Amino acid sequence: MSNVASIMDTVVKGQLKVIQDLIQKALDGGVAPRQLLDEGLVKGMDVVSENWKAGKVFVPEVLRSAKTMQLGMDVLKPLLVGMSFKPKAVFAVGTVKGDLHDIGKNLVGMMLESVGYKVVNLGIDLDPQVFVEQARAGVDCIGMSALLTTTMPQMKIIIDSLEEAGLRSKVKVFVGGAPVTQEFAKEIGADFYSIDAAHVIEQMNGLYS
Ligand code: B1M
Repeated sequence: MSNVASIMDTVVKGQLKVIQDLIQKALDGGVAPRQLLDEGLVKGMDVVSENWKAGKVFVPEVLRSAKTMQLGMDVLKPLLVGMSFKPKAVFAVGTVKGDLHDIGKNLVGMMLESVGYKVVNLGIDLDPQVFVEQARAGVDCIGMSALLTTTMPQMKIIIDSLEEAGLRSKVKVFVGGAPVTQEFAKEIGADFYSIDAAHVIEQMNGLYS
């Protein structure tokens, strides 16, 4: 197997401990950082995403692969700086006020990052103004996560706050989390409801690829 193919395979298998050595060896052997990124790491995450959609792997495996990808990125990032490594879009994601659940939100962030988007991970238990500030700062998309029925109404408050600040039309708003539905998303005026992280990627690629 070539260096690049084995890097892809390592991401698919989520082999955290070997990814950085493999990348370093490939770099030492003269493979370009961009090729390692596009044909190794990103392709690996594409496979993981497809396997996940097909029900062949589950959340723990996806998280492991995403972490493997991030470790690989840690080696490549300094080498990619200045190489016109322009993200496809900027996505700010966070969990709404009163809600501490962050596993799904982090997964969404990691998956998006792994396919070329810049992700601003805002954290948990966020005041609506944190999202408004991101819109003001010029991000392309705002992603909100809620896992509790009691915190879902925060999403509407955030959308209203964006309206009040005159920023609603400047950003695409994504909502998700186990209790959130397409119907709810429509009701509160979100642009996109995503059932899972793979779905967010599909929707983002529809917008920005
Ligand atoms: Co909590 N909790 N929890 N919990 N917890 C749930 C959500 C619950 C369904 C469990 C249950 O009763 N069966 C229930 C909510 C009931 C409800 O309101 N409908 C519940 C409760 C009640 C609570 C507490 C109130 C419990 C208590 O203290 N009495 C409390 C609340 C704390 C708070 O937030 N204020 C609480 C606390 C916790 C822990 C801290 C212990 C822990 C969270 C740890 C952490 O996140 N760091 C926890 C956990 C782990 C869960 C369960 C077991 C698992 C959630 C999870 O991580 N799933 C959960 C039960 C369950 O869901 N089976 C439960 C895995 C994750 C990958 O999936 O987050 O759904 P998920 O994300 C998916 C999609 O939803 C989507 O993509 C992700 C990946 O595919 N998605 C998005 C998520 N965000 C998205 C955003 C997007 C797009 C897609 O766009 C931006």
